[in-house]
Amino acid sequence: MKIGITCYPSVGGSGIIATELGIQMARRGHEVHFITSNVPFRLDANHPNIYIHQTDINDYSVFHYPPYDITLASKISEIIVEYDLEIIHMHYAVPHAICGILARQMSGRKVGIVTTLHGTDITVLGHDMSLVSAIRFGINGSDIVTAVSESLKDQTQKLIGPDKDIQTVYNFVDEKHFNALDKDNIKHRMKKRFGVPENTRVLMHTSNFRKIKRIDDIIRTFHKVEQSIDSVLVLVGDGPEMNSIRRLVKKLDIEENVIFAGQQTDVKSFYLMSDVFLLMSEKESFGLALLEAMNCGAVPVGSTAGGISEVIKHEKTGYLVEVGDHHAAARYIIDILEDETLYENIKARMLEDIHSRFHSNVIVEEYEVLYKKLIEAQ
Ligand code: GMT
Repeated sequence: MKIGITCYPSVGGSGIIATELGIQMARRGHEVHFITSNVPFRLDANHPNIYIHQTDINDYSVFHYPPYDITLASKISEIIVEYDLEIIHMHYAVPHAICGILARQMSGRKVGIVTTLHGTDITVLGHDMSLVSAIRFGINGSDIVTAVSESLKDQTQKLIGPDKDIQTVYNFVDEKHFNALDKDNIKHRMKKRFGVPENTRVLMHTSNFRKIKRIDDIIRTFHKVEQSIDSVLVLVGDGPEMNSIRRLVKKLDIEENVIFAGQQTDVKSFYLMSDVFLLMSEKESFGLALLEAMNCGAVPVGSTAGGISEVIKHEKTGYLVEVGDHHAAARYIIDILEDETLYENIKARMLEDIHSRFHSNVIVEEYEVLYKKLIEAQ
């Protein structure tokens, strides 16, 4: 198949999934064209089936805003014609599904459009009445629409009310990269690098530090844990909430035990260093970082928001708490860190469950079947 992929190329789960899916499709023998405003940040694969087409968004002074969507649609239409694309896979309803619809019209070709909804396009933008019609248009005008969790699918139906059926296709983990094979060695090296004693337990979180991630709950959870367990909290990433998080850490007087690691390219080593991974968001369609951390052997504690409760099976493969309930989160963490047998049992079940439900082969295959069906129906 000849497949075009458009996503936001910067750091973020939707870009990671789009990129990894493209790489896996190329490995399966398909021709994959990334059509993006920049080279996707995880695209370091040098594969003969992968082509990268970058759009140059010119900032003409006559325009009030740079015309990202129109320029992108125009570029996609050129690539559809030049390479005879059969499928374009757009990640995000707004603006990318709409760019795809425009591109198809501009090209005059019968290319199929698959759109994947990732979360913020629905759970945040879906509340903005000025965008609802545009999101609905992007969904209804696509041939196949997928959502990364059942929860996101339900919310899209409630908030947007599209005519189109939406299929859930879960995210997957790149297990060649994110795995626990060398956990002990890397853990040892990372602890040494950050001056963390061998027996000290490590809690971790990574995100873009937006308000919806509720990192203050993570700090409050850790504050309770560190009173009974010798532990540190490692925060990887950066974003708008950084200053207020630093203030809270100072106020609670836990500065010595909180490591602000900033943005990191090698997040894997941080997952491997960790015993527990926390994701306590108030909105989260899936939580890709959870999967990555879990496959690196860190037991997850998450909120019940959105798709998190589809990824973590409470008390079987990790723990779930109501949004904001840092008391319960701390209790669960103390319980598992004090009981090595319980911890190891949860970890074993967690690795098995991820392998069966979120393995890249399983999910990439689901997309491949959708693409083939669509091409046959054209
Ligand atoms: O979490 C973010 O803020 C980034 C965002 C993105 O656009 O990459 O992530 C969304 O898509 C990911 C991949 O499908 C999901 O794993 C994240 O849960 C989702 N974020 C939200 O729903 C807030």
